Amino acid sequence: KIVKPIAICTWNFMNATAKAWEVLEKGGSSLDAVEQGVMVEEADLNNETVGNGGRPDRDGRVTLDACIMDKDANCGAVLCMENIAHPISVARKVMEETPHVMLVGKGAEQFAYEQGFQKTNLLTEKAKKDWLEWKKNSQYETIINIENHDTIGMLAIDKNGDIAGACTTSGMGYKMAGRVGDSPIIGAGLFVDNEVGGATATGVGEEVVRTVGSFLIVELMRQGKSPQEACEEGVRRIMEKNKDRTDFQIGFIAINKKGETGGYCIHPGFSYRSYSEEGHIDNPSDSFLK
Ligand code: SD4
Repeated sequence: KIVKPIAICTWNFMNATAKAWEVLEKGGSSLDAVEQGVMVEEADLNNETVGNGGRPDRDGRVTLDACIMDKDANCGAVLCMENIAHPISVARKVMEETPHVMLVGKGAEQFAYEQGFQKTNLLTEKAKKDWLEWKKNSQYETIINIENHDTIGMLAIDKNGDIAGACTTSGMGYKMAGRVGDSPIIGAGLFVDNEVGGATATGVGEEVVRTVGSFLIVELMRQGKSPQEACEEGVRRIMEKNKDRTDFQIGFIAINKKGETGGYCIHPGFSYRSYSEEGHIDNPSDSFLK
């Protein structure tokens, strides 16, 4: 059986998919590929919605959310964790080194130190300046497509045909203290079933949680829908619950066991990156609203 490895991620994160591809091409596991792939964005200080350099909450604290899931449905997550630059790696440690799935806040941070992670100040001067500027008006509003939505969700298939996924974010900029979105919630921001495929989300997390978006998409693929059709149905479900509201963005991406991919969003402007033998491709995603 010839298996074709592939990695895909939300938005146009070239460097992250290139890193994942490097792992897959060498015969590495999909789990290593997604972890190392999203770590590129966690480390990128210019990405203001993931990891180090992420926007703080409205009190000026950078709190990170991440989760990871492997081919055997093992999963791990950290929620609202401060001071650690690579939450995805802590999520993986939760999966591999503890009997639990989620660790939150101080508990997650403490566990990270025990595992050898270093304390890091995640609030950059630029993010601090922007936050102080924002505080003058303290307007919390969802901004469509622009930087407020750059969560990275990544899915990969390795040479063995096994699927894994990862999702990591600093959440909505200037969120309430303690707020957690969809990104670290297994089934909402990310879901993988190695028999069927995987899905992951970006955008206003509250809406993804309400419909258990990524789980829904994987289950729709199990019932025979293509990744594209399943993502479209995922967005439609959200729009059915929001008949009077269009001021927010959601983007879903999905992959099935054959390596077929799909993506769909509410507003134009979303795309996803894929990297396979066919090359490094930016796939503009069709949208529910035109
Ligand atoms: C959240 N889904 O915390 C994330 C936000 C996001 O790019 O996608 N930001 O709700």
